[in-house]
Parts: sequence; structure tokens; C-alpha cells
Amino acid sequence: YEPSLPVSEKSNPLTGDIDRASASTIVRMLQACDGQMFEEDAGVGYQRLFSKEVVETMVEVAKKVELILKDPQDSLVVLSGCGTSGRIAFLIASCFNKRLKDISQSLVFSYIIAGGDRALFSSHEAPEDDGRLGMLMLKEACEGKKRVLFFGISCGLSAPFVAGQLDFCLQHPEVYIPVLIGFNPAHQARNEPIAGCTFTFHSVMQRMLELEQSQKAFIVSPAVGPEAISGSSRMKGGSATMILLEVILSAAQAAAFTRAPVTEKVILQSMLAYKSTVDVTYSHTERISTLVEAAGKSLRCSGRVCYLGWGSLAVLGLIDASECNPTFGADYEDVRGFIAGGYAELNNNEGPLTSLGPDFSISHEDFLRLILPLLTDRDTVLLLFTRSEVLGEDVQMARRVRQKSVFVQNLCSSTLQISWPSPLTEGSVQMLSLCQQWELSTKLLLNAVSTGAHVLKGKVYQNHMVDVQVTNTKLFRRAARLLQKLSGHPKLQCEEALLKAIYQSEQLTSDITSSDVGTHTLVAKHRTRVVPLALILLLTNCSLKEAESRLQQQPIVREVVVLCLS
Ligand code: S6P
Repeated sequence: YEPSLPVSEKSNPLTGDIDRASASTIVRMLQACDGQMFEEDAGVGYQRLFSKEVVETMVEVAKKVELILKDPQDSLVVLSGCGTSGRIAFLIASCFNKRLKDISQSLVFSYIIAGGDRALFSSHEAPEDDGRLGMLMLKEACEGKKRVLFFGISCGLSAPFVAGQLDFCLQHPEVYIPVLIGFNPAHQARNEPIAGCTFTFHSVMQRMLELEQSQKAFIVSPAVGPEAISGSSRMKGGSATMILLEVILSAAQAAAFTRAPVTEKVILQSMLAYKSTVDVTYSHTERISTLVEAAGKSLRCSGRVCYLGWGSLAVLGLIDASECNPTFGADYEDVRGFIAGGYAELNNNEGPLTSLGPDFSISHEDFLRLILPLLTDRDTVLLLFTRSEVLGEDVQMARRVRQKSVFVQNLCSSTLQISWPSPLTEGSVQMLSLCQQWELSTKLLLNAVSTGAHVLKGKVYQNHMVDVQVTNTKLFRRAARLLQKLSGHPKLQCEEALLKAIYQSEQLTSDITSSDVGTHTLVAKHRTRVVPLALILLLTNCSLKEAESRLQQQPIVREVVVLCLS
């Protein structure tokens, strides 16, 4: 079934055996996968990051941002997406607003995430399916604006939430210019009907393609190769989103405030600097492997991994931690992020969210109060900071954590001895890019730690997230496809097994089989381990009860499968 899949959903041949690899091999595999982001077009006809068309479009988009920065009255640049794409939208909008504030300019960047701010730090995958909600949230965010540049981010060119927003932009060209950021060739955009809408992602994209010539819409969608863990777009998808947006917005800022015009050369050089960042980060494979090993050990013996961060690096910690639940079926206690200054530092749209539950307690005070007393030598704590941010706070914090004999590792430029590529341009751009590259570097490290640790815990089968939560239509379809691949059974049978696991019912009533996928995913929200359960059902033809007990006896899915097959 693989040839029919879009690039972002394919499984990567480089990582087929990642679930049996050691920590250092896992890191080397991730390095090879991330390296694919910068590969040239290898004759497959897909656009890549460095393709001429991609760079040209980035120049045009940066010029549109520049116009808004120079004349911000009644204007807005909105970045929007679901899951990781929405979280990166938040991170970038916050970073660039901070920089505007530093030079006393109007703040023009704003973000939207499907599901609202609670989705910044916890998994809310269902709103991704709601095209109308996307449109309404965009309309509300832009109330009264006369000019809006809208960046809709969907790595897989698939989120109905974003399709709804792009459609709305196309219907109001007098105000909105839509820019689509994704990582598949245009013809691979999702063409599945969207509940309550007359368009699909694919059809919206076709309309945008027609408007590209007249610069009324833009599409930046280079392929970056399949993810290391199939479909896990938080990894390369998220990194490439950061790179594209940071390059475009930095170039626009430099043009608006330092009179350094946006050119293809500026864009290309800036992207090359990100390539160097990836190379330099992975030149520390040994140190990263030590972290992966420590985090894996913690998770394997029911310990926890905590990221204690300062500034934007802390935001990356929060983001990485929040993705472990939907990706690996992890508990929110397994990997957690904390930020110095809490919500005041985050400055998110909806303000403090602490009242929503314990998983929204994210300040260092919360860590000291709720987590520190519980820490043991099974746990791993990573401190994330840049030297300029912390002024000794890190040392104090590390001392307090070390008293509990926890494995502590500082991730900052001095500890990892990460040296940075020589500055490409003079002036403020140099400062900006230095800071941004720290962020990409930190993201890669954290993705490696959390992915590697869960792989070592047995949460990945071959290179598939077999314990994925089935909480929206994309994930339901992915789960059914995975069952087909792993069991060799036909689609219908795999969907039936999945439904049995979701509804916890041996018999599928007509009520169940006649419901739509949206209804199934609402029920699946309250279930865990549905894909492993369905897989055992398919492989052994046993009862649900028996499948559950097999899974309880051996939680590592690959081992259960080996047992079932033998
Ligand atoms: C992926 C992550 C998801 C995606 C979300 C949006 O690792 O768990 O939350 O970010 O589904 O995907 P896309 O393709 O629209 O950017």
C-alpha cells in the first residue's frame, strides 16, 4: 500500500529496524532522516527545500510580510495549524513578536491552534477534523483587520481545520492572502470529504495553485522525506516548518528594519545555516545517545523525564513533552516540561490554564512543589537554557535536583559545546539567526530524547507508532492501514478489529458499523492501546479479554506479536 501514500505518511527505509536498535544507533538513524530534509531533488520530481521554485516563493512571501511590518496599521500575520503545527505557530509568533517589541515596533504576529491554548501542552487531536471551526477561529482572530497574511500549516496537506481557513481566505481576497506550508507534493493533498464542508484539502489547494501566478495565494510544500517514525510529523515536519517560517520572517524583518532587501541569496544562505545547525547538533551523537539511554532507562522502570527550561527553549520542552501522549500513548507524567516564569513568560492568548488540571501546572514553582519531592534515581531531568537567560538560576536548580540523585543534564551551548556557523550577514539578522538556531538544535535533541526513550521502552513497532491514540480521522485511517500492513489481513477486517478494540465489544452492532469515523474517534478518545489490541485480535483470532491479558503480560508490542506468530 505504500506507493499510494503521501511522502509524509510513508515509512522510512532508513529506520525499519529502529525498534531493535541501541541508543546510539537510534540517534544515528535520526541524524540520517533529518539529513534528508536538505537533500537535492533526486529525480523523483518533488520540490525540495532548496528547489528554485521553493526559494522563489519564499522570497515573494517574505516581501508580503515586509510590507505588513513596514505598515502594520489594521494588518496581521496569522500562523495557524493543528497539533505540532499549531504549537510551532505559537512558538514562532511569540518569538517574532518579542523581537518586534525589543525594537519598539507594533506586534503583528498572531497564532491559532486547533482546540485553543489547551492544545499547546496537551493532546487535542479531534478539532483537527473541524473545517468550520478553523474558519470561525480565523474570522474571530482577524476581526476588524483590513489586511491579513495567513500561514496555514499542515505538514501532510491534510488537516480539515486548516483547509477551512484557507477556503475562507480564498473567499475574501480583499483582506486575506493565504500561504500554505506543508511537506508533500501538491497532488498528494488529502482528498477525503470533510464533514459539513463542500471542499476537500485537495480542492482548496487546486484553487490556490491557480491563484499562485497572480500572487493571491502561495504554496510552500517541499518534500523532506518520510518521518523516522512513520507519520510522526512532529519530527521533520515540525523542524522544517520552523526552518521555513524562521527564514521567511527573519528575512522580512531584516528588510523592513535594516534595509537588507529580501533576495534568493539571503534566503538560500539562511537555509544553509540551518543545515549546518543540524550537522553541528548531530556531531554530538555520543552525548545525545547518553541522554537517550538515560531517558529510556527512566521510562522503562516507570520513572519520569522532566525538561526544566528557560525562555523559548522551555517552550520547546513543553511542546516535545505534550506530543508523547498522542504519539506513544504515554501518560502525561512520563515526560513533562516546565518553564521559568510559567504562563506570564509564555504570554499565550488565553492566559493561565492551571485550572484545567495538574498537567497544566508548568512553572518551575510547580515543579519544585509537585515533582521534586517525588524524584528518585529512576528519573531523568534535563535543564534547557541559553547562558544569557539564566544568571545562575540553572546552577541552583541543578543542585536541588542532584540532591535527589537524579540524572541531570544541562543542555546549553556551553555544555554541549555547540559552535555556531559563522554569521552570514551583518547586523540584527546575525543575532536573530544565532538565537533561532539554538531553538532548532534544542528541538532536534528533545525529539531524539523522547522518541529514542519510547523506542527503548518498546512503544514502537518497526518504525510505526503502534500505540498511537486514534482520536481523529487521519489517525483512524493510519491505524487501519498499519493493521493491514502488520497483519496482512484485508482492510475491512482490520477496520472491524479496530472497532472491536475501540468499542470493547466482541460483536459489532449495526449502531457501531453505521456510525461515521468521527463518532468512532470520539469513543476512542477514552480508550488506550486500541491498535495493539486490534493487532492481537487479527493475529490470533482470540477474544478481546484474552488479547487484553496477553498485552498486560507483555506490554512490548513487538514481543507480543512474536509470541502470537509463534
Ligand atoms: C504529529 C502530531 C500531530 C500533528 C497534527 C497536525 O506528530 O502528533 O499532532 O502535528 O495532526 O498534522 P498536520 O499534517 O496537519 O501538520
